[in-house]
Amino acid sequence: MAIPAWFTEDRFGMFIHWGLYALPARHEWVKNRERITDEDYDRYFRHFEPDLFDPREWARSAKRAGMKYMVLTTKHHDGFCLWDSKLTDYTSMNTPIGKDLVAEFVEAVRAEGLRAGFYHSLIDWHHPDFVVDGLHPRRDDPPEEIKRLNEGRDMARYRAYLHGQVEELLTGYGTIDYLFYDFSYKDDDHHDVWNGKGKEEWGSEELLALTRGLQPEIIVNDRLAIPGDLVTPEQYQPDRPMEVDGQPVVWEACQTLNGSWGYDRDNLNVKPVDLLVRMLVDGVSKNGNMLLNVGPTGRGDFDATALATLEGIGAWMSRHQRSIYGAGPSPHRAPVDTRYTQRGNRLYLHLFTWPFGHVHLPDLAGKVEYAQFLHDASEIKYREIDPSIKAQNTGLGGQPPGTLTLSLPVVRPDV
Ligand code: FHN
Repeated sequence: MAIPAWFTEDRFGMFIHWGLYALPARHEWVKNRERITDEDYDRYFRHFEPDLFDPREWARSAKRAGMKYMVLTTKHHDGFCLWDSKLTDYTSMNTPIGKDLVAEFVEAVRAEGLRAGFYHSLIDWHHPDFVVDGLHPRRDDPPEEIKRLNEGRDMARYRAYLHGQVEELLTGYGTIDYLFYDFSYKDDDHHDVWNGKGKEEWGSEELLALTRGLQPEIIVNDRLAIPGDLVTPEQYQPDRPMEVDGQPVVWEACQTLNGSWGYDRDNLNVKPVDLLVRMLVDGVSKNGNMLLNVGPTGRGDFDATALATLEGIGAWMSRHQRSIYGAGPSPHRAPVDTRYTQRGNRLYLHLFTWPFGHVHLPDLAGKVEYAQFLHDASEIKYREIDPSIKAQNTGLGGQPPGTLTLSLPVVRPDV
């Protein structure tokens, strides 16, 4: 299936990981990493009351940052459901907030003119039929205990639950643009080494058919252990345009602000705006999207660090979005420490390091009729050069034919 054009036009989306794990505020795998028992973890279920939840404000923040689509965790690995599922009581309806959070999210995202996507975990550590495996919070229990736990567990029943909940999500909330399943990374019969389950256990072929049958235009990712519509590198930037079997593929790198998908109150590894912008540019230069994650707090808002980061990205995007939206790789070879993104007959040169005075673009020699050096030191971290390959021939101070050397301020302005 050809991926709908909006995806490579929009280029930049917001991932949102939110759920009970926002209360301990130490990572979405906190139940697993800290071996929290079900009864201890249940405290978060009993006290989940995000009084500052305002999905319209989430969507406004995303829009101001230049993001065009949003993907919310409907259920993460802990099994907690953010919508009014009729297949379980383990939902936001039965917590103090008592709301269908997915419904409010979708309504708000659409109201801000953005596209709505869902993340949905195949893994479910809460469901009584989900077989304890190598990733389960109880994985370190003695083998006899794991055997006892798995007695009577029936993955066929879990599979029916999984498919039934996907049907709820794809029939109850209007048009959904993107479904990010999570996770089995490998398309094989040998079961993903991490969670010991593969396409058979998930019923992936049937689940994909169900997904497309209910939402014919939906984009589906590649984590059902069978091919999807795109490839989703996890927290890394590919070093070249991605291919599968020698054929170029659409891809989207999902990235965190600070190393944690769920809210991490310590925010130990916050990425600077400059780096995140360069990751976005780098991706587009290789025909990729970026899905940048925010983990709302246990009260439902974005913390100050996330807001400041989004504002910084938005400041850059407000001036350079035309080098991102609808742009992609250029056939021209970019000089070292730079990236080209190209949109139609406009080429954008992104300087990742500040050259000492000049940048030489031999690959463009004789091809550029007009180059415009856009800068506003007060607002952006680095520069965008916007040499239009086909435009009114105004030149750059009488460049001799056959070369293009951009003369830049010798020292990068204070950033
Ligand atoms: O285990 C999850 C993780 O918590 C997070 O949801 C990421 C997002 O791509 N996916 C899995 C790890 O790859």
